[in-house]
Amino acid sequence: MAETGVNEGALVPTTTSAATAVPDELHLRPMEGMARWLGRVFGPLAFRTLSMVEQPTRTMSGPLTPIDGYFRRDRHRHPDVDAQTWRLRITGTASDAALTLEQLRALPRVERLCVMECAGNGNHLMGSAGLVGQARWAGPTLRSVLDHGGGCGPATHFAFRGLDPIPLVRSGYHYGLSLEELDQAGAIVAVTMNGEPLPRARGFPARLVVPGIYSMSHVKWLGHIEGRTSPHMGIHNRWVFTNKQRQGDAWVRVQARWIGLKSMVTRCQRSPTGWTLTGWAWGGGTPIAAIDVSVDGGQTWTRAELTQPKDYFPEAPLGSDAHQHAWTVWSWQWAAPAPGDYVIACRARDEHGRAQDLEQDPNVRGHFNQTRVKWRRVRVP
Ligand SMILES: Nc1nc2c(c(=O)[nH]1)N[C@H]1C(S)=C(S)[C@@H](COP(=O)(O)O)O[C@H]1N2
Ligand SMILES: [Mo]
Repeated sequence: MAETGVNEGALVPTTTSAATAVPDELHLRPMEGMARWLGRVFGPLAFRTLSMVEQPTRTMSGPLTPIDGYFRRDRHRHPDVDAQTWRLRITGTASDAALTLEQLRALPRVERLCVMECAGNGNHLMGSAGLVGQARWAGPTLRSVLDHGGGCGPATHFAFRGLDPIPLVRSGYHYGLSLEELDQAGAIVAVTMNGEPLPRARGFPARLVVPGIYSMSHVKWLGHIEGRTSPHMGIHNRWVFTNKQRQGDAWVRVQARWIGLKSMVTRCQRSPTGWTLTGWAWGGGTPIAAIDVSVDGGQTWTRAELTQPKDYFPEAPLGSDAHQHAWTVWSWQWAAPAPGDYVIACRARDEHGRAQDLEQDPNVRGHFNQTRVKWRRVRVP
């Protein structure tokens, strides 16, 4: 896969200063999917018609994604919720309840720094990979909200319903998870994002945050928590966010769920000695132990430097239960490569010795949970 060659597209040095001719940052071109054909201008426009807005590159290097620049994936119409009349209804639990925003805000809050990733992020259709962000969310635990209705009672599963009207369907967006999954994830009902009240586009006044599980479950404009004694099998669970998986001779439908071990190169910025590659690694539920980087299409790999979530905020470290599903930031120095085209990628390894897949699992078909190593092409001037 490695390629070098004449750099026809390079900027011609100007007479005033050769240094200004070298860009400060190189574009990481996807090598598959729509993004490859549509390019940097039409790709984002096409995504927008589907109500997908990816994170801009300038926000993609550190531990936190700012509110302005956080990716978005939903329907075009965002409900305008009146904080005074809004209620969070709880049904199907020990007893029905309806919390006001004031009551919800008065409950003890916990914090979660976690990756939020669309299950279709970086898939083979889109090719691009900006439907992912990481923020500090705070709010009461789902358990403490449920306790307001006297505890779970008979409920073993929950459907979470948003207040955004979906055209043709009368109900809002909805997604279901089991109590076991919600407990394992440490789900919260978030009322703040990066220390601010939830912005409207993020689900004001409250959204479910389920660390470690793909973000179709992070229901915005939360209006109703419905306890059930069997799994909620609405259209998003049953159909929309599913893959086919081979089991013996049969292909069975499986729901997108826990984010698998993955990583990505997010930026390639100029440094005094060449270029600095940065990126993130996350998923798999186990801390990231190492990142290997290749700039020659996979012929050679070398280790990157890591910054772990526990070290992000040295003045006020997060509790370990607050960053279990956060991404690890990595960086790698690329010493003065010769001009040309390069095929680059990173590969994550976790503390259990597992490595991110290089190839697509032949026993899985579909657009979700695409975790394999994704190559990017970069042109060095
Ligand atoms: N109410 C509601 N919640 C929703 C959605 C939606 O359309 N409506 N989209 C889901 C999907 S598919 C994703 S990827 C995330 C995106 O969250 P964001 O727009 O805050 O980035 O929200 C989830 N929660
Ligand atoms: Mo999504």
